[in-house]
Amino acid sequence: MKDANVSLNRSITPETEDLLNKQIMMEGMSSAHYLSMASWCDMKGYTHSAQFLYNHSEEERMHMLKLFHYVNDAGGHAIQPGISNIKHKFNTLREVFEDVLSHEINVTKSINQIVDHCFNVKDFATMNFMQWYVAEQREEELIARRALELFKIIGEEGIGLWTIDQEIGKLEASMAGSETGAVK
Ligand code: OFO
Repeated sequence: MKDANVSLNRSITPETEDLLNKQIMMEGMSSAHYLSMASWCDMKGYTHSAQFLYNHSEEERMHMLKLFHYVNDAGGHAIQPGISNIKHKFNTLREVFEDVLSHEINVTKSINQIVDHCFNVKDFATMNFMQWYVAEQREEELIARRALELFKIIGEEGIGLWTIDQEIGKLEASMAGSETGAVK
């Protein structure tokens, strides 16, 4: 039997609702962060990285909306987060992708915390819903690591940064549908 806080009107507890709203905030922050990074790359002439990040910003908004619908469908109230403290300036292209990776690692921790909570309160429906995010985070971290590897493999001297920008543009497509995540 589910928690006493789960009633005829709702299928998630207020505590689960709160955790999901925090995740909504994180996904909204992700979308805003990536948009800001995209703009910086665009302004610096890293057009492929910019496109990659513009696309990613849209994806993060979709992640946020998916949670919005889940929370409201479960009888909770999804809260539009206030977004502030967005970083607008970066020293290098490498710094942008280091920020992407560390941000995604934090998002993964947050997702894991929700799954752990759901397991403990036996909310298997939300746990099942969150599996999509578990898989997505694996992919997101992998792409960020592959992007950072390009800086080591290609090097930033000469036309290195130009080449890295081109390769970042191909990254998402080259990993799409890859079960192993190996870059083709
Ligand atoms: Fe929503 O996956 Fe990145 O943050």
